[in-house]
Amino acid sequence: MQTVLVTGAAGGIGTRLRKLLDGAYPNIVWSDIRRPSDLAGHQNFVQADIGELAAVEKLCAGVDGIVHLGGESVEQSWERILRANIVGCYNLFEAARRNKVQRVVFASSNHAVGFYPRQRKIGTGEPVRPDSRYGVSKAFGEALGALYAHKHGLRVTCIRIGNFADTPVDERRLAIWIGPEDLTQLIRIGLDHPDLRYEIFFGASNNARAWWDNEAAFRYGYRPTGVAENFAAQAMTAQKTLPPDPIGDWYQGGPFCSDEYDSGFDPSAT
Ligand code: 15L
Repeated sequence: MQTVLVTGAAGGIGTRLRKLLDGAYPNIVWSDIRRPSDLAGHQNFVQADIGELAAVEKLCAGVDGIVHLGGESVEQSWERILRANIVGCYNLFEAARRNKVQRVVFASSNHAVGFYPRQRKIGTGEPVRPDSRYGVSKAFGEALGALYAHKHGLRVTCIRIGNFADTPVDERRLAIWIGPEDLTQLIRIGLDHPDLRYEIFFGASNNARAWWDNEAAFRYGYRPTGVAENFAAQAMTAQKTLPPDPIGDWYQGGPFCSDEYDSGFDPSAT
């Protein structure tokens, strides 16, 4: 990898990556719809709207690998999800193909499978169960990645990011937390591993309470260093301050599941 493009450079993950990935590749192009306020002087930034195919095509010229963090990062109206996460994601993969980019690491989310109950342990081979329009857009991105990998030979890694933070902040996050260094490790596997063609990984640290089997990531050498249980006492204290959420507390996706929920089904039957 000579030149790596990172979209979503002004977001929460992008902001941390600008420090953690700095110097890892000879040339890193940072992009976002808005300029980050804390951009370092030596960092190469290109402002672009991923909703515009021509702009994304220009952005991908001369690029070897892409880390696609751009788009909406939580639930939003259909119009916003459509433009940033559906059209924007298509533009990204199509521009990558046209520019002969070798690899894409796609920031998927745990919300692609949020409607699995917490009592069920899942691997990345289970069918998607999105918990929101946002989750659907992440499942779409994973499917699009598979198309471009198998049809056009792009090497694609989808990381279903749990909760990216310095520490897990509540009970649910003890199961799905990923520390910044561990996410950086997964991204680098996606950019560098020679055997990779198309894979889905769970973006989780070493979490004893995990609902996920991350065997695929371990096969590629992922060795998480963050240990969620080290923060269990503070996370469980914080949990006590949260209001009860019978639907959200049953499912892996938490409040993304209970938001707008009007199903007549008994959640404990699923
Ligand atoms: C996500 O996908 C979001 O990007 C993040 O803001 C958190 O809400 C996280 O999921 C989570 O599930 O905690």
